[in-house]
Amino acid sequence: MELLLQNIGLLATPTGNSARKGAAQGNITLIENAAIGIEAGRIAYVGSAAGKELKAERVVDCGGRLVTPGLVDAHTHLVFGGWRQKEMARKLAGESYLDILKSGGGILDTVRQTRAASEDELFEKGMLLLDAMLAHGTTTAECKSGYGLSVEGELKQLRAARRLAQHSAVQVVPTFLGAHAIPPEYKSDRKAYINLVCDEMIPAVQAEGLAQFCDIFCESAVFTPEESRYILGKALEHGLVPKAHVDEIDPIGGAEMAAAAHCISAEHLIQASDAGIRAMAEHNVIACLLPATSFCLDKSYARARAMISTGVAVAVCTDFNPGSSPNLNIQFPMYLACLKYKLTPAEVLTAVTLNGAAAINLSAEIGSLEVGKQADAVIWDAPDLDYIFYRYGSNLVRSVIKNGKIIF
Ligand code: IZC
Ligand code: ZN
Repeated sequence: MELLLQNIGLLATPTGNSARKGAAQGNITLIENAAIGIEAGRIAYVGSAAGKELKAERVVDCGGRLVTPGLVDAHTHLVFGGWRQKEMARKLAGESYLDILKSGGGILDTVRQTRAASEDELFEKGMLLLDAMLAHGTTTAECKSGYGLSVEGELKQLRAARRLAQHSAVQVVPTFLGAHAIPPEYKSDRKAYINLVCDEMIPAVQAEGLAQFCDIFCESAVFTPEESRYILGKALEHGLVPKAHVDEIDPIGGAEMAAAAHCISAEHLIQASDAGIRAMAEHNVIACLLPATSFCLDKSYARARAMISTGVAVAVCTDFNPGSSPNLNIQFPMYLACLKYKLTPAEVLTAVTLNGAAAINLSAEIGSLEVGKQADAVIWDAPDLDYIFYRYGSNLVRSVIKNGKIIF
């Protein structure tokens, strides 16, 4: 074997090649005194080390620590120009997220700053952000466009994302989000912008192979459920798998729309209705929940327990973006998922590994520590799983392995 991780005090992992829902979400494998053998970037052995004679060219002594799969952040907006720290004062003075957007700020402020940045600048900034994510345990990150809102602007962001996928140690999975807001030049003709997304952007993204997924911001004052359904239908016709930001701020039937539109995942869901949650369970839509956004907007939290008991697979992600979630450390939403959603540490571990992987169609490759899967793992400065949901506020990652290589 090329690499052996030995003296693992506790190995914790979900198992399987697809999202875990219901009781199975909390049903993980725990192995004390474990070892992981790695060959050609893949896991060749995983199990107890007791009584085993395991040999390898390189051996890493994990010092009795916790080892988990590499963390999968299945919802980020990580390619953008500038920041939005100036919104803080407006928020404190009582303006809401949608008030700021309606006044031409928020997403539209980041659109101005992203349009002004070159592809090289976006790439270089993205590399630094991905390095910071990696240091916090993220080995795979989804990455949305949505700050260009023009054909060239969206393609520039997605080309930067493609370069990030080629150069970063973090595996980057791009998503097209041209329907993130109506840009100012289309303010009085939203239909024309929707046509631009459907007739020009989606075919151009498909022609260059720049994204596997198409997302949309279905929200009051942004895109209606009907518009969302229409755009996602066009995306599906062009081979892009639908995803949707829904029911974040107002309950407008977004979860129901996501189920009807064949979304692989629906995001946010803070205000999702009972019927919407049931529809998601019936249509196997994964819930990508974003508790750090609830925290940042000082809003209520999605009903994650109801989703699990209804049979919806739950993933937890950062939503890293310059407005409503400027934190890229996935350990923070992991902690909030325990504290605010009342998920168990085992359920959250599945949420940030296998279920996150399933939300970006990668659960057969990553998301668990099992023979044959890509060797992505985190060695934690922690003796057990409970500890990482208790010592919040510090980075508890000791080392990160991606594709069988020690990269942090
Ligand atoms: O830049 O505000 N919710 N889109 C939908 C975002 C948050 C990102 C942003
Ligand atoms: Zn988002």
